Amino acid sequence: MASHFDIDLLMPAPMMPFVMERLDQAFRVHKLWLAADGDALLAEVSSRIRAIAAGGGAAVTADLMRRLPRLECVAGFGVGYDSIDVQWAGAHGITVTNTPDVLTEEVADTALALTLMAVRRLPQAERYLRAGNWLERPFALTPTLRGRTAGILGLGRIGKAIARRLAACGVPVHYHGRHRQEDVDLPYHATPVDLARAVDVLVVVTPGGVETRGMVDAAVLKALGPNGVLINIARGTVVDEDALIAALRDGTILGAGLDVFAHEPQVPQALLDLDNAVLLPHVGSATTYTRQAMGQLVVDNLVAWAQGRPVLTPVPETPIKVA
Ligand code: 8YV
Repeated sequence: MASHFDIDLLMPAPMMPFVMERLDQAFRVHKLWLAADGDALLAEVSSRIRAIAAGGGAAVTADLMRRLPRLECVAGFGVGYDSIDVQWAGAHGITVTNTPDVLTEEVADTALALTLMAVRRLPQAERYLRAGNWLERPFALTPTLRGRTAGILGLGRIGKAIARRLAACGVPVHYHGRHRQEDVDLPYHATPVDLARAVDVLVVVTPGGVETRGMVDAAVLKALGPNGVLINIARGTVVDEDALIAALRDGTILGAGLDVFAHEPQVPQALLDLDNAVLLPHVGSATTYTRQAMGQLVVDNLVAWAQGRPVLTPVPETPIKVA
């Protein structure tokens, strides 16, 4: 492990124990959530903070960064960085890093599992067995993945890994993204509605944030149709949750598999009450193996920056700064 840097680092929310341990060895870490008065702690250390380690979905807002005049580097835990104001950071010369690649296959595994769970009603089948109902009669026949076509909304690294898995299951894959990708040999649709109309499994893999807020709305769900299944492993904000609840209730779509929600960890009672929704507590990347790789990447980014080397995984919106 790198020796101690003469650098003050702000940690707004708890991170994995080994990440905290390594950062504690390398930096002077100020743990905001432990302070009885967070504002007082910030006031005391704000002029010295040069880096932030942002875990647990901690919001790194323009307001927070404005208070830290020496801030140079924000290292986020997670591939998604919608909780970090990267536009503001970029405009002020602050480097932001995320944790791509190391979680791609894990999240794609979860997406495939959730797709099978939702289509084949596997959680419902398990609940049926545990309730002793099998003794009475077999579980009812379910819909199938056979004969389906899937649409990937947001064909980035994770979207492509999901597409490979679906292809292996014999499911044709279409996609929509901001641009057609010339090197991708899959049918492209210019809008989310067009994609939804062409498929009967729609997998949401877009980044969160303002650009994708409410992208899957009532019109997209209507286009997906009564045999359609919506899978969301991206961000809850991409889907209009009220429209989804209505569509699941009235049969506009067949079912949904959701790993993410608009106001986590709150899940609307209306969704909990629906039998045609499979719900997971944001576990897409949540294995020990993958979370360790993500945590190590946070540490490696911060140490690289502190040693004056380029960070490993900067987000495209911000410059590569060295200490
Ligand atoms: C984590 C995620 O749950 O990488 C992401 O964007 O959503 C997940 O891997 C999250 O980062 C934990 O805070």
